[in-house]
Amino acid sequence: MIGIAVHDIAKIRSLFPALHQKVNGKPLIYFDNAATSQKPQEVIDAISEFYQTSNSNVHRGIHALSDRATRAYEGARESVRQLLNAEKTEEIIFTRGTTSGINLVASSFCQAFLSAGDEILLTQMEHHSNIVPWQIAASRTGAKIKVLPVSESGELIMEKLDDLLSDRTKIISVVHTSNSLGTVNPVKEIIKKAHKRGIPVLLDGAQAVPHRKTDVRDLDCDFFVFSAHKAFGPTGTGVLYGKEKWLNQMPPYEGGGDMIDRVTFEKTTWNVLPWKFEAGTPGIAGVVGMGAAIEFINRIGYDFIQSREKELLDTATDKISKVEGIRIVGTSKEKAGVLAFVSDRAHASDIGTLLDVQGIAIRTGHHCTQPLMDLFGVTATARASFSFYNTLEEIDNFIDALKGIMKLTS
Ligand code: C6P
Repeated sequence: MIGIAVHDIAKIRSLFPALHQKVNGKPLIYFDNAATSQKPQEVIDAISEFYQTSNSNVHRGIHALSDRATRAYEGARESVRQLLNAEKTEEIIFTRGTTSGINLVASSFCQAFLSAGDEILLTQMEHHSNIVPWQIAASRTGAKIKVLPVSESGELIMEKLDDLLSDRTKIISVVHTSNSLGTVNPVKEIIKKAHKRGIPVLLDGAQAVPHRKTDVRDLDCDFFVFSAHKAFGPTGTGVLYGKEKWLNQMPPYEGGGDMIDRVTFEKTTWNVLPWKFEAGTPGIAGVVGMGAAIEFINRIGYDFIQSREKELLDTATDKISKVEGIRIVGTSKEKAGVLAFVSDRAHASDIGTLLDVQGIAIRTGHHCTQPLMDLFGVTATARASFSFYNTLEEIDNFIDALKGIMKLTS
């Protein structure tokens, strides 16, 4: 394992092999971190080493390899518990990612607690992953969806929250940090208000965990979901944290191996938490990779990650606001490393294509937040999203390239 003695960006970048390549003949500038982060070598190595030395199924065999695989898999659960400051490993469910975590809760929680006429509160800035599973649950149960609106600056209109809560509100599901705007939401305030009425809150932490320390006990959220691939881990792995008191009352989401206690054709009983929600052979190597990504984050430290990303975002925001023809979308006071913008001179996808020609990777489109795009009256934005391994020099090159595109299209 590589030790990082100092927060030297060149050293940190040297740990990410994918950052050191040319795209279209130019050095890659990777500003699509909100879609997925690049992976440090040690995460890649952990996965490879698992397959080379410990590959076996978990919880099933009595042989040495199965024991090793099980210990690695369950060890990662303890790493996640510590990362989130959850009370118990029983509260940490491995999933395929944010989407599957929300689907699990929407399906299982709603089966246990929702009936016709009940209400689910979402916000106007949710990712489709935090809208569609609730729509499916609502259509199954006859529940209704209510929506907390967003202001022009891209902040939740908190004054409307009280009016939207009622005795029929059974759950609130809200994004911690918006993938399209970068807005960091006042989730603690929402949770406090919700809990006064006994309403549980799910936080979509997909864009939180890569950027800042998460403490589920301090937040007091009831559910918290994230994807490992946005936080330097492999794709296909993620986490659902749920308070034990809820998870114990919720029925299994999927049936199969590992999630059972005793099966007969007449009746089946369930395994205890967390395995009740982990049917079938899980993504073992991916979970091991996620554990390595958490170790990596711990070594770098969230203080450094957050301050570095703030510097990158502040610099990019300042510089882009001086580029003629560009308008920033999302100007909330509290933001994480997302800079979304549009131009009257060029469509977002043309800007993205012209930047790609220069080796600069951004994302364009609706970012799976079509209701939010409707609010801003656009079909797409261009989005640069930063990670702590990006550099101020990359921002200068990006701004220069953008200026060139604006000149070309004026
Ligand atoms: N956003 C982006 O913005 P999955 O695909 O399950 O790993 O994550 C879904 C998801 C849920 N919530 C938020 C806030 C997200 O940002 C995302 C993923 C990506 O580029 C892909 S749309």
